[in-house]
Amino acid sequence: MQTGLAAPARLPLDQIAGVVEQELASTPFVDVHTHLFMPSLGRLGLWGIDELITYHYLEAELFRSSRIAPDDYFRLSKQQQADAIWRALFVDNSPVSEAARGVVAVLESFGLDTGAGDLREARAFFGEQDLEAHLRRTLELAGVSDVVMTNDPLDPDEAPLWEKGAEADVRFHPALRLDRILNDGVLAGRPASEVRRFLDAWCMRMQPVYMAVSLPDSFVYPEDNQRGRLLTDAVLPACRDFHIPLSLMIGVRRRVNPALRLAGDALGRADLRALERLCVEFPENRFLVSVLSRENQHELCVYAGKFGNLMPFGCWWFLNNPSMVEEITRERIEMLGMSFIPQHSDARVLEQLVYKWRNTRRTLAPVLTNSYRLLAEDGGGVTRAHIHRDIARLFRGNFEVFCAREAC
Ligand code: FIX
Ligand code: ZN
Repeated sequence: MQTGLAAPARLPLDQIAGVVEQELASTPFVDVHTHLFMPSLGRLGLWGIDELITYHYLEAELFRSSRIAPDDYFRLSKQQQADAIWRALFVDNSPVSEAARGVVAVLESFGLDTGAGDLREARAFFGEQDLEAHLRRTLELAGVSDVVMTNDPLDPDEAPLWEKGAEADVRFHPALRLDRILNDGVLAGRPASEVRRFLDAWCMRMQPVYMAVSLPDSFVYPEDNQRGRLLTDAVLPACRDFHIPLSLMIGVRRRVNPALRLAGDALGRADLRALERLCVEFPENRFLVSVLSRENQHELCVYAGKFGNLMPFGCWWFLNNPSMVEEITRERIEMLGMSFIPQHSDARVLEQLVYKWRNTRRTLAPVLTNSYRLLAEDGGGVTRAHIHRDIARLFRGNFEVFCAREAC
């Protein structure tokens, strides 16, 4: 039917890059996995310079760039730890790693001296911030409107806050974390029916957008153990009944060097046939999946092309570096079009949002531009509206649709 309206103008090749950058900059993102906490969860929420600098990624670097032993480091106060890391990684060496450069980017974003010899100015700045105003400013700088938390119903510091009725915040979305139940055996020996009642109670209390668990590279399914039984008889039925996905983060090897604490985890290549079996045997469940091994990424793309109830997300942890993000995102677009979730921040400290999402926009702009350039060269029409639509789908819509609560 002729509408009489002119078709939207196709972008000339040399304008595509600029439009991609503009649309990335102007689209507020949903951060689908973080370790941040809504303000009503109080001190669980980490922010400010000392937390930024004692990030476990930087602690791991410290032990390579100084003579301090982990045990001696962990005996220091938080400020002493931050001073040691600042000296070793930012004064005595060039902060060129992703995590170190990220701290520099955060300081720059807040107008602080990135070449300071110590942390006095930064501590004074963060010390005088009003948290709510600082939170609003940080989310704006990061271009993030929504953040999904990691909420552990068996964490002795967190659970009582929810039981007392922690005030919700529309910008922060709960995710019910299952590691203590499925991996650490905290409810070991309890029948699946009792674990199911526990999950039901916490889903009612917390209203999570998904349940989540990290799994080792050795994970198989089915497996004749507590984890296998609880997945089958408690977790997956509960996710179905509450119409929420299960997030599986596969490939982590915990505490390969226990002395480094949070920094002591590593990775391994997983057998993703476990994922295949879950998608086949539980077609009514939805699986939000990230894998930690570079070698598992291509398989994950292939599986995503076989199962509509599988949503790949993020370039997790050791993969959240430009060289890996570029490779992973290119192969996802080549195999899946725009039907995946490119990134999450995994932020543990509020201000990390600023650099992690700046890096994502910077790394993915040329990747997306390349995809549109190839399309245009092959005769496809690329308009600003197309780019706006696709970026909104990648960084908001795919997650919102996949996690929509209505019955499957
Ligand atoms: O299991 C997880 O949620 C991991 O992301 C964390 O355990 C890890 O320490 C992290 O923060 C990686 O970025
Ligand atoms: Zn995480």
